[in-house]
Amino acid sequence: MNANVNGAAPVALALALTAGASPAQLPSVATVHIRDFKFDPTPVTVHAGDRVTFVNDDDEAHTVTASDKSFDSEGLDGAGMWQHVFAKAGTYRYFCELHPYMKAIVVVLPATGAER
Ligand SMILES: [Cu+2]
Repeated sequence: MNANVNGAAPVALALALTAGASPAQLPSVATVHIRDFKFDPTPVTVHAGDRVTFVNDDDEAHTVTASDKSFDSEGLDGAGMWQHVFAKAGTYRYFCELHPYMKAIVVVLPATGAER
């Protein structure tokens, strides 16, 4: 019957949200705010495989763009949100393409499984 659909409903809802203008926020280990033309905090240290959320608190548009172009949020409007999974360990320098003096760093350590 159609009555017992509770198990499937959350998945359908999540997919619908992902397709919308305001993407669903997935769990992340760190959030970087873009505020007053600065990335805060920086540097941020995470582990390989971790997802980082970037939130634009300014009214001005900004981007989160890797210096080596390995990732790029493209334009983030005010209140815009973008997430990126850092799959590999390394030091990632990034900046805002619209305001290139806005620079910050994400340090990605090897996956936690290696430490514990
Ligand atoms: Cu900017």
